[in-house]
Amino acid sequence: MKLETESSGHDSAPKTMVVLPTYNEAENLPLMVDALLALPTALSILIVDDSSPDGTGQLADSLAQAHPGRIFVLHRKNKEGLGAAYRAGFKRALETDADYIIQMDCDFSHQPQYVPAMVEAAAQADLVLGSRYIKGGGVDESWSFYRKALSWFANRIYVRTLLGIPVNDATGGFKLWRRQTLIGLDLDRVRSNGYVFQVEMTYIACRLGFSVREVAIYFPDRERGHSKMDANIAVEAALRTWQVMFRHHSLKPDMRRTEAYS
Ligand SMILES: Nc1nc2c(ncn2[C@@H]2O[C@H](COP(=O)(O)OP(=O)(O)O)[C@@H](O)[C@H]2O)c(=O)[nH]1
Ligand SMILES: [Mg+2]
Repeated sequence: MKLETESSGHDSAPKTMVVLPTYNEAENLPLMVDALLALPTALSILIVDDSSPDGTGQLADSLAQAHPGRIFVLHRKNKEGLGAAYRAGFKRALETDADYIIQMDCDFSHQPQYVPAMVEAAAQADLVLGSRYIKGGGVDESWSFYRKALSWFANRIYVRTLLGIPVNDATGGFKLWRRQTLIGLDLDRVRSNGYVFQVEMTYIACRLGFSVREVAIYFPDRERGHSKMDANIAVEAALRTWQVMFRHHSLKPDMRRTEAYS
């Protein structure tokens, strides 16, 4: 199905689509949609819901009805994790005429207010990352020293050094992909779920020679709803980063995918 998004004003302005995965986000979703639509950046939203038992999917349908041409919904039968939801959502977003595709959580840890700066940065980069660990960025003040130190080490030292990528927030999930980057990296190469999904996507993009810029973000904890990430995944993520490295370290810029997804 070809989705026609509303024009974003000037013909030359890049068209931006936010892909928003949801699982039990009934409290957050209407607030998130309002906040995104109120931004000075014209954008459309694709909600990817995995049959949330709390009715988020039906809520998404009524939001889509209220905002035709700006809000779309992809319903999936089973909860298969964040990576699977994003892979499906990105492919659907690429069926539209979107130039920029943004990924973000629906829990306000990724704050809509940073979207305009990310869109601006995309003029000079193939991939833009919302980054907690560059000057001006940060994480929730309530985090313990230990938790802050662990997250800082994981991103600034461990993943960065192991994979050899010039990125300060490798596990973050607030990103803007240029259309050609998302096609070029070949979503069918991406296998992970959870935090490592974020690492894998960024690593593939770097190996293929796509340029990255980071925009500083403050990352507050979610206020409503619950995290769906499994507990105790930090160690697993750390080990799986090796798997990602072995899987993709031989990628070269001439191995970018060229054709659209079928
Ligand atoms: N469609 C879909 N969305 C998911 C799934 N797991 C998490 N999400 C959504 O992905 C985002 C991040 O998940 P969250 O639980 O906040 O993870 P955390 O930020 O690491 O604690 C939120 O918008 C969730 O609703 C899933 O299996 N399917
Ligand atoms: Mg979250």
